[in-house]
Amino acid sequence: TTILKNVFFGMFLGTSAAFAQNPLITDQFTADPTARVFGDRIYVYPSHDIVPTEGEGRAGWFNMADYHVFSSENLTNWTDHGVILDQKNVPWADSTAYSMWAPDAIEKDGKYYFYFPTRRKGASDGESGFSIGVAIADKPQGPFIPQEEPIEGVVGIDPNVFIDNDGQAYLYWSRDKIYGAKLKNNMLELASEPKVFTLPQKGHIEGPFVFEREGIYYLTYPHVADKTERLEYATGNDPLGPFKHQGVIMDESPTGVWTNHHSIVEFKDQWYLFYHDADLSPDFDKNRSIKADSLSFNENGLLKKVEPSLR
Ligand code: FUB
Repeated sequence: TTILKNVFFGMFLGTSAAFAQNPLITDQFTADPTARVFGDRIYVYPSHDIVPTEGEGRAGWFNMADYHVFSSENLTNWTDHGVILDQKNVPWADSTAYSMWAPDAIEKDGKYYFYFPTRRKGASDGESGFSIGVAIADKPQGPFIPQEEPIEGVVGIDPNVFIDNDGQAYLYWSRDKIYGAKLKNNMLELASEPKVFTLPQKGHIEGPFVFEREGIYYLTYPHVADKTERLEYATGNDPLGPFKHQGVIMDESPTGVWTNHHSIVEFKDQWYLFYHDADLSPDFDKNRSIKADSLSFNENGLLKKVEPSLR
């Protein structure tokens, strides 16, 4: 795998390149990994898939009651910091929905902001029943205190927050399409009208993840081009676009898992793609497992395709 290659190169160069043992977490199901570097550790905020039981969740569907956060200094040894937020503690959420879907977390001025989508009390089925909440902590591992209300003016799933070099924060989310808007300095309210990104393709898209490298803004996202999701990206000169579609980061999984959901982060001078598959549950694709592989760029800033490593 590319990560193993790094280890061997690292040995020759006398450096300590880190590598990941995939899947990253093996004692529970995890999905939708957002990886963030805080200090000298990498923190991963995933969804937490569980197996539905009588009266808890819906058979055959996604079931998530809470979130854990995991951290590591080497991508191999992971610390589970335990539950950082439970559906029953979110004032505005339907606490019986088991819909704590793909989250994100970010630091601003010494506070940690955790963004999560879940079903509102009394809401109908479907993505229009989801809002996005924020919970705040003094440390990356929590404890996170949820706000009383979700973010006004946002309906949908898969929140992602990007803070530009000038300190301006942006919120992205999805509801069949990808939306983005500026955030106020308090990180809790929109500061501009949501913009819809028209990416030149047909088929379902979700899970936006935006980052910047050498002046290029990357809007990356899962897209169902055929049967299941593959990871694609577009680039632009501004966090709110316009974005030009550039290609595929990771092909559809050969395992047939319907979703993929990812984040991209630089840690100790190496870029990584975090994503998920269903290595620990090959027969049920709603019990997923997070993974990571190294990622690199061409000289023109375009991304090289990542081959998923096997276990
Ligand atoms: O994990 C539930 C949903 O599946 C996420 O919100 C989507 O991105 C997909 O991974």
